[in-house]
Amino acid sequence: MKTNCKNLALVTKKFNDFFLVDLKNEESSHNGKRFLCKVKKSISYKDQVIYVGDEVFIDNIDLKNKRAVIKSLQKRKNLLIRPSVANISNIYIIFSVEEPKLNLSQVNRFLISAESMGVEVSLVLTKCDLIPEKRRLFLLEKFRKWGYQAITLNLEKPDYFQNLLTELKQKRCSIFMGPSGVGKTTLLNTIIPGLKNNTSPVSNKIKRGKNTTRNVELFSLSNKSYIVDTPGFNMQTLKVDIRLLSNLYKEINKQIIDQGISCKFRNCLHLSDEGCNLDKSFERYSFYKEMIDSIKSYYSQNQED
Ligand SMILES: Nc1nc2c(ncn2[C@@H]2O[C@H](COP(=O)(O)OP(=O)(O)OP(=O)(O)O)[C@@H](O)[C@H]2O)c(=O)[nH]1
Ligand SMILES: [Mg+2]
Ligand SMILES: [Zn+2]
Repeated sequence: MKTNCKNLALVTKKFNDFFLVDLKNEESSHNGKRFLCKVKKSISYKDQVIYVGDEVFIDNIDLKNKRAVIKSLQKRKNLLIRPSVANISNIYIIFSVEEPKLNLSQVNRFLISAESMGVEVSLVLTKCDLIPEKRRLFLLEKFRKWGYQAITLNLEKPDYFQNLLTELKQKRCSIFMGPSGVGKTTLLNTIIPGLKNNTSPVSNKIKRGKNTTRNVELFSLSNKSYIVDTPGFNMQTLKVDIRLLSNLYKEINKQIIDQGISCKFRNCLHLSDEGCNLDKSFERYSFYKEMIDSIKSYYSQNQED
């Protein structure tokens, strides 16, 4: 198919059969302009589903009504499945230290799921104004042992956001993921001037989020740097190959790659396997075992279906 390579655009939002795209055409005066598009009929939906984060070529541009047609889809670098977002470079796992309470098993599941994407993963802890400094330092130390240098934030200290903003501006496309009510959208509103996306207080009794953000949406920090806000959710069973699971734990990788420990069998699950030499005295080992059990039972149940 002949495409006009001048009209490269980025999909920022998707609803039903429509897509919002931003033109990424550097030499054009229309660069950054936003168009509502439908997909050209000849692109079959079956083999070419288009997601937020995809780069597409657009045509039939109607500047007055801000409409265009998506002609073709560029090859994507990666695709996150839940939520569906293409071409991400960084995942920021966002959790609040309180309201809702920090659930370590959930933090672990989000981190491991993110690691399975093979992109850089960072951990952000919000609402640090709700805990004493001692607790904040305790959490930083905990996650350092998990292999993560957590970024701690506090709405009462806006200057804390500056370092994160500088970091995000160096990344191509970052995604914010985490449970509902932890402050993902608040964070986005704080770092993008003029943005006033809806946020809402957590419920009074159980301090649970209200699922305020309903759509995956991509926002631009600059013309080279984007952030995707996502609806909050809780992570259930991971669909990761159990033989690959241990590679996603930094504590296990550190022992195997940096310290050169080796188990008798190459595909050792580091449970009670014969000849296992892994030092299991790290905090997340119990989560690792739990995760192996839940993946095993997920697959055995689904085989019986
Ligand atoms: N005390 C305190 N509250 C915060 C902080 N950051 C966010 N909040 C509050 O947390 C509530 C939930 O924030 P949202 O930004 O809507 O949370 P979200 O993660 O986007 O939630 P979903 O869209 O439902 O996934 C809001 O009332 C915010 O004002 C913080 O640093 N400290
Ligand atoms: Mg939100
Ligand atoms: Zn082992």
